[in-house]
Amino acid sequence: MKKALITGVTGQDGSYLAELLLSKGYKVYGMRRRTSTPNFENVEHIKDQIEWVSGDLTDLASLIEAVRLSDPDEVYNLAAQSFVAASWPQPLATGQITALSVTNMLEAVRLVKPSAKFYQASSSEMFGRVVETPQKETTPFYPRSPYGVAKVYGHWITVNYRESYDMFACSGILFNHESPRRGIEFVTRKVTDGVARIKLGLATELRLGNLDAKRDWGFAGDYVKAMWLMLQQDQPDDFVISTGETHTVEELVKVAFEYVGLDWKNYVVLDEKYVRPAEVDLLLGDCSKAKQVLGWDLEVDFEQLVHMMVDSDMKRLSQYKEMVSI
Ligand code: NAP
Ligand code: F7E
Repeated sequence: MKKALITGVTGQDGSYLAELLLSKGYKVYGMRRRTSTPNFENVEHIKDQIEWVSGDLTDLASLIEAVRLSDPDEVYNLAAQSFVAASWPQPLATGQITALSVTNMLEAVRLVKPSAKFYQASSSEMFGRVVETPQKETTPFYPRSPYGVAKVYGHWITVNYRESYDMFACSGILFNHESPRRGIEFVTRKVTDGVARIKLGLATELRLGNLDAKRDWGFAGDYVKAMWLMLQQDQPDDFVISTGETHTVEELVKVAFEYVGLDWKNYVVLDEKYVRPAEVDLLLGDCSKAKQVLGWDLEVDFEQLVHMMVDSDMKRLSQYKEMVSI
């Protein structure tokens, strides 16, 4: 039985990856940090199948202990301060968690189980103010937020450990991926939750920032398969994972509102509060290397993704509405 250690298992990607690995017969160790109110929402349905280890990315001793306890064949480093907008008001915490802590995790693996295969969650935010389109593995980075800068550090330190210590360390440069488990403040989920609230009479408007930004949005369930495939190769390498399609935030809004029979123009209010100090205007990934080398492909397209998320929020909020009206 293969053993995997996942950091960030309570997050969106961690929950889908844990499901995937459990379905493949892995023993899954999930690392979680102590919080005053435990949050198992994304993993409630598989909570009892996960071996829980406690650890915080900023605490090397706890990571060494997590690797020692789990003795993993594969380590997936998904934990991070992942919300770009929060990285301006919290640049130092973002740097500690999203940048430097990647070295903590790599050190823990190097010291305790150097033969373990290592996956680092890199991001298309590293391309930032893009210098070429579409973006691929060789496109130079130009990050536009403290988060993007932190991810560039995490990316290069992973490459450096591969080259310095001959570790099997891979970096997946993943473009935006979403799901019904996406955090509520990210734009896709904010929109699908907002649409459901308006449709059900629980809200009258949806306040958003820049509607012109373009993103390459895929489904998280498809993207975790690529993470796993990267660690099944003979050689470690870095891969772009994307859909190869880009859409504006306005298109996302339109698709979501139209799905429930509403015209978005009657409900969306532009609010400066959500406009960022520096924006990433356009992301569009070229994942031909992943398709060719990993044999990876998508199953869910943009419209299906938005509809899936609206359906899920409609169901959740209808149940809530029923409950409060009893
Ligand atoms: P997410 O839902 O925000 O999950 C982040 C996870 O990290 C949570 O489980 C969180 O735990 C944990 N975490 C945060 N700080 C920690 C710390 N100090 N110690 C231990 N755990 C900590 O993120 P996601 O969307 O699943 O993304 C997974 C990874 O991929 C992240 O590294 C993200 O930056 C990267 N990424 C995401 C995308 C995307 O579009 N989703 C694209 C490219 C890269 P709590 O539950 O305790 O908060
Ligand atoms: O913003 C615009 C916003 O917060 C997308 C993370 O997973 O993907 C994610 O980062 C776009 C931006 O994601 C609102 O300005 C407009 O242009 O959903 P987001 P993100 O910043 O692209 C990358 C790949 C990661 O690695 C990150 O971890 O939408 N936008 N109005 C808005 N965004 C938000 N959140 N809220 C708004 O009201």
